[in-house]
Amino acid sequence: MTGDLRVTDVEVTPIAFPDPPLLNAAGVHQPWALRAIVQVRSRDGLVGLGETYGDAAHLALLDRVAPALTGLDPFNLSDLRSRIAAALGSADAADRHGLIGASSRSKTRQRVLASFEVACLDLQGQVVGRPVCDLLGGKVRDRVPFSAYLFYKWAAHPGAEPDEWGEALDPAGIVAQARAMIDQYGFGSIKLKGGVFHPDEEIAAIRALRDAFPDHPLRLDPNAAWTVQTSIEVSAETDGLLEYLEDPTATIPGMAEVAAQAPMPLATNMCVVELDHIPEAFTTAAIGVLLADHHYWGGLMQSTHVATICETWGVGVSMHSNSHLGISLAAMTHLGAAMPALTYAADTHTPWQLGVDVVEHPLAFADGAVTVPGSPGLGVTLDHDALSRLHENYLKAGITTRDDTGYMRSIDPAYDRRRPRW
Ligand code: GKR
Ligand code: MG
Repeated sequence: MTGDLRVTDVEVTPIAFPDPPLLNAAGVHQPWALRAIVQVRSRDGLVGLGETYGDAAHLALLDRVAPALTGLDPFNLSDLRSRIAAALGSADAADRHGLIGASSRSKTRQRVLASFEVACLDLQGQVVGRPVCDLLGGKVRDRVPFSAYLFYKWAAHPGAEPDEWGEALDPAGIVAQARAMIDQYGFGSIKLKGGVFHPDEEIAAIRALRDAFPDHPLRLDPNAAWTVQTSIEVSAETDGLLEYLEDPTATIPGMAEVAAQAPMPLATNMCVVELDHIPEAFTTAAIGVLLADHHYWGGLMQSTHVATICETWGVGVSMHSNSHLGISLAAMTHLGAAMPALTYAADTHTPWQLGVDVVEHPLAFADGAVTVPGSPGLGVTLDHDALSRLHENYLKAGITTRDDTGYMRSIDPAYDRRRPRW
């Protein structure tokens, strides 16, 4: 044990790293993905790490909160929550890309809280010499399974060299992408990001994946690009092919209508994104699987509570991911280790980050899973040179807010962001 743990300062560093042209229902990923790295320093020289969104509006809130954390005892997460509430007042920050559901003031608070909670847990773990999963109740598994996360994509951003994953715009391209990703990472489940092409084409891709990978559970996620009627039809056509269908349509009532007829469970990271959504969604049986994401569910601790609520209601738990680096991967791994209710392999964007990272020795995938680190805290160490490089990227990227639709329109001015589209 160490002496004075109180927080002396908090540093928030926005970063940008290359992102391939991944297509989704909102448009296409920009050449740079944004994140922010949080360092919470304690008086006795320890540093706790966090990783969160890097959009300008979120950064402004982090900067507002950071000075208010001086003097915080990192073991007192209730005080962390109060300090954040006081510093934020009525401030809000909407998520503009809209792929993780509606924004609200309470969701904004949970996102800000999570940014610092992970860093406090990292500090706590270092102080007591235990991995973060032990602070979350202890691990129930040694290895956390992740899923291959396939995207339709172009070979390259306009004017740039092709990336290592190549083009995938049809079933053959998707199968080739799956094969390359599974060869490299050993994933045992496959998720396809849909909502890009007509549902018939995406169903064809799912059939092609089933033929190529007969034993891999499959998922399809069109980010609410479909009407209720289209969702019901697609669910019937994919009967027996999908372990779950993720966010086929928007809103809890819409999902409930689809769920009443769909042969497979519906999953979401869009219509149930804060505690207030749970009563309606669970009592109307709108979803069968919740994709937890500590980045907007108030952090790791609260995510374990949400998983317990899911378990109580017989709702399965999976895990959502946006573009992320190794601090988030470590946090997700500790969370996945400590959630008995995790019934599905978690999402991860790691393969899309092309080996770039902000930690010295990123946690590695073997046979589609990450072994839970046993070292104190999160078990990852910041690579300060990489942080400087990635911060330089941020300064030169010219992007301060994720905008898949705006970027798509800069390439195809006729692009129409409609939801539902089909
Ligand atoms: O990165 O394009 C993307 C994804 O669509 C992401 O933003 C979503 O939030 O992965 C997410 C999802 O499962 O909906
Ligand atoms: Mg999703």
